[in-house]
Amino acid sequence: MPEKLEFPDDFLWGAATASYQIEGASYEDGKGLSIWDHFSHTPGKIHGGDTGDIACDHYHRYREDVANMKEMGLNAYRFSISWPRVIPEGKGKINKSGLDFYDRLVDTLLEAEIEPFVTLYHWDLPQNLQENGGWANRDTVGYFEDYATLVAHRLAGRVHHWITHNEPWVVSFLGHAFGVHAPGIMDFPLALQVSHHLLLSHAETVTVLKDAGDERTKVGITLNLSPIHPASEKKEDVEAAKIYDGHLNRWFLDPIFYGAYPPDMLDCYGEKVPQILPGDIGTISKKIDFLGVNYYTRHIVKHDPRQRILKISSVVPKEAEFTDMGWEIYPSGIYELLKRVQNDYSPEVMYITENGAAFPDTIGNDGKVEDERRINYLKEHFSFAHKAMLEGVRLKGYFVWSLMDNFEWAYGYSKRFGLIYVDYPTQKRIFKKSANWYRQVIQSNSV
Ligand code: IFM
Repeated sequence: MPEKLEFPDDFLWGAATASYQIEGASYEDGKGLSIWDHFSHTPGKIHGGDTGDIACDHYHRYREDVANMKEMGLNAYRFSISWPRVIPEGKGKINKSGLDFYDRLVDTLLEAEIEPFVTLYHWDLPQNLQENGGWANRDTVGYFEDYATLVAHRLAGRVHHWITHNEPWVVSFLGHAFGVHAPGIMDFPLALQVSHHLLLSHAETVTVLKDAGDERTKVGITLNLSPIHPASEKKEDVEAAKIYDGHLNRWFLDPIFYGAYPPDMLDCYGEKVPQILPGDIGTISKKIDFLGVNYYTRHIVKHDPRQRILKISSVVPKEAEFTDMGWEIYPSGIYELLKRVQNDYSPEVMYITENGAAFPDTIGNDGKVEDERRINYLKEHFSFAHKAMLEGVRLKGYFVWSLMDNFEWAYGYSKRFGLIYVDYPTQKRIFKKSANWYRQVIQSNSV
């Protein structure tokens, strides 16, 4: 690769977070409970018994956090709104203080000339709705539309980029099939039903957001996508890779872009296929302005007849480097993925809405956090994304996960993804070496 890779002038460099992972103030100013408040307080669910009660205390420290973003030179910031903070029971009564918080946050970002990218759903469903079936209940689709309408009108004219859902695969399967995320259910057919309702709510909300906005309003969805490689060239492993690709990637991409669930997956799921009402599929394929891609690693799979349903199992490569999450570092995967999505689905625009790595960062005696491995990780991923752009991929921006260390779901605070180190006992923020490096990338618009 050449020495210096220049990015287009209008390329957006950002960082991302999510409400439950950073806000804290879980019981303040009229906020209702979310499924993550409930789940994290259930013994045995989260590493070390951690909860998001305080998290990064961003609810109180957002001004300092936006000042840090400005110092880093970010062009854009992706954050999510906590549904129960603005509608405590998920439907009905509105919490004015909650809306005021997002008002202040957006205004502070705009004053700092940072473009807000707002995600409506990054997993903190109001607990009250869960008690009525949550995403498995089709009524939740309508409540989500009402919530979107409220927020969209409130922030209209100031927020131009909306993301309906973050990673519906994770919500569906980690939350409802494997039970490791809230609401902690283990029921594969129910997870499929949830996936359908999430997609439906996404599409209904596209209309809501477009209607509330103006010609600048852009709406998209964020999917967690990965290249899937077979463990060998054996026919059954190649077939296993195709099935896992269908499960993780095509189950979401196909209905959004082609207006159909993948036929091989309908066959594979058989009687577990969710209830799909007439007209649903047409709704789901409503045109979007951009696709958000979250990329962390690839998956290698092999045929495994002992496994139920998908009949596959994962293979860990021998000669590889891994992050603290145990995820293989595979930078060329971002190139492969972007090219594939562009070729097969041709979204108008794509953003990398998340990419980053957890490493066991520590503060040195000099007070510094020297996270060289994160710099290498990001440098390589930026470079491969650049290569994809040179070959015609319409990538318009890149959000590093994450702005700062935060609550990493079932792993609690044991994993650090941030560009900024958070010393949780004092809530002190420390720029890691990667944050200073990222500032230079943004300033020079090159890697
Ligand atoms: O922290 C999460 C984020 O909430 C969603 N995408 C993956 C990240 C790292 O696991």
